[in-house]
Amino acid sequence: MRDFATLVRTMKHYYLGLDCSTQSFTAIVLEQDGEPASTRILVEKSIHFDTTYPEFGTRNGVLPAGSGVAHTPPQLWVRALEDILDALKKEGIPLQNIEAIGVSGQQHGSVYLNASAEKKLASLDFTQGLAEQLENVYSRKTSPIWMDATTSEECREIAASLGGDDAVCALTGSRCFERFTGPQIRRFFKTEPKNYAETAHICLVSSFIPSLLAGKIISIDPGDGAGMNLMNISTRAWSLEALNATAPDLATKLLPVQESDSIAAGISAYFTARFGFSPSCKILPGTGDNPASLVGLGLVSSGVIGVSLGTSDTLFTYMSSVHTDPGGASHVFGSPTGAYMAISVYKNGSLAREAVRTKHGLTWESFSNLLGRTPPGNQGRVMLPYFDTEIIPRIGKPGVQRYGFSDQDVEAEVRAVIEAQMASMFLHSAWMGEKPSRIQATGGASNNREILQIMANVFGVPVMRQETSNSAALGAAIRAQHVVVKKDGEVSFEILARPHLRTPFTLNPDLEAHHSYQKFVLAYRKYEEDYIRDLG
Ligand code: ADP
Ligand code: XUL
Repeated sequence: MRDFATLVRTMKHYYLGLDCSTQSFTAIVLEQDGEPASTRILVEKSIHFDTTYPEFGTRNGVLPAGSGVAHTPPQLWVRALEDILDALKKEGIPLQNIEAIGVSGQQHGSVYLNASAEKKLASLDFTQGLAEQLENVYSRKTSPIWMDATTSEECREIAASLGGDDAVCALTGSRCFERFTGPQIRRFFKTEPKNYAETAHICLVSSFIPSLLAGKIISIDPGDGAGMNLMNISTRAWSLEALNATAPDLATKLLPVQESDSIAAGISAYFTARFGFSPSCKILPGTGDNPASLVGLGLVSSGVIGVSLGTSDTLFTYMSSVHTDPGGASHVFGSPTGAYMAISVYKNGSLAREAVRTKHGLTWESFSNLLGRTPPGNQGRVMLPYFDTEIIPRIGKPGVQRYGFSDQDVEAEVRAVIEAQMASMFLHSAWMGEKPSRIQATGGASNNREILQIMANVFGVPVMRQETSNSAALGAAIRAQHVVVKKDGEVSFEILARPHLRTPFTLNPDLEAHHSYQKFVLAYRKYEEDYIRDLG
């Protein structure tokens, strides 16, 4: 007769990963058949915000506004959560067997809840929709998100009070950045003091969704907490000094930071009654989409770089201990595995590529075909792709620069935007350490092989794409799996990520192209430096 442990190992187990990103909400359900390494993606589903919820009026997931303002109504995310669970239920996914739920969220975005929220979350009526019951729990109707660039003054004030840029970086892992939640909270306190005073809890997107699922406020983890300029990066706990430099009584509006690889709560009665989850289903603290992608891509030791080509472009790598960017442009975040990650973030990612595509009336296919018509280095034609303000390098005003071509030259423009993005990532990630052995690409634009080939040629290393381009949702699901299976003995994140690293393709660098890109990136750096100097 088989013993109980063997029996458990041969059963099927299910885990849910959710990613609330800038433009869409994605769910991935993992099915484990026997041993933890025998896992597959059972279902993968996304809801696109603009097209599904036109009544919210978002464009690319953000409310239209001028002058660097980027907000999203949190009720949009609530609607997407209930609709995606409904869709899974209707499809016959065994929600009653989901053992744990992990969440990933676009980083830095914050949700402001009033004193009624906690009671409301705990007493939801399962016969009614979620969003309709939460109309009145907010002390701020819209959430500033990572694309908001309105807090330069608050960044300066916080940095001055903490002893300058380098001191903030050493304390929190990053200098003060406009999109980071601390400066955003300070601006809210300064511009809407009454609403700030009425705020009982501040959540990140990644802690808001688990709070809905748990029916109570859930803590922030060190992966996303590091994106606030409020957490001591070494101790992975709130820094009182940083809280005090940001806004009064801030400590009372935040729960203590909770490590990601843990259980935060059980699922609330609302979700068991309405969607059929088991009362034993566990909710983990959420994490940021980039830390979640780190896990989804299996980057749990050094030597490999992840590049996410989503709404933002990000480049990241695992770090065993804190080592901050001497130039101050990049960040150190907590990794959900308990270690750290280094990351460079670009605002002009997919939306810049889309701006070129749309302007010239191209499909992604014709965009890719055009890339094949120009040589590496674009015959010296260079673009600085500041369609929006930029994070790396810090550019406060949009303004695309073209050198050696006009904005009507479609062939030059298509190659120039991609080469600019890749050259900038290459140059600004040099501080992270030696050349990686490979790059793992993810995000919407990683479906585009021609773009990835330029990445391989610029970096001079192979670029791999795994089966899903939703590595953040996958990472969230793997985190849920890890929290459950580690009870039966240590199982590494690496083992859990491995089944999903099967790749539809690997693109090797063309050595001749790589050679010409070595000169190109130096030329690009000069254009960038000159432009920044001229801006003053
Ligand atoms: P996020 O998670 O930030 O919401 P995604 O990772 O889902 O974003 O990526 C969405 C983006 O992917 C879209 O804005 C689109 O520009 C881009 N995209 C999708 N398919 C392609 C393609 N074949 N080539 C280039 N870009 C693409
Ligand atoms: C990370 C960042 C973006 C968002 C949205 O610092 O601002 O990557 O997480 O994806």
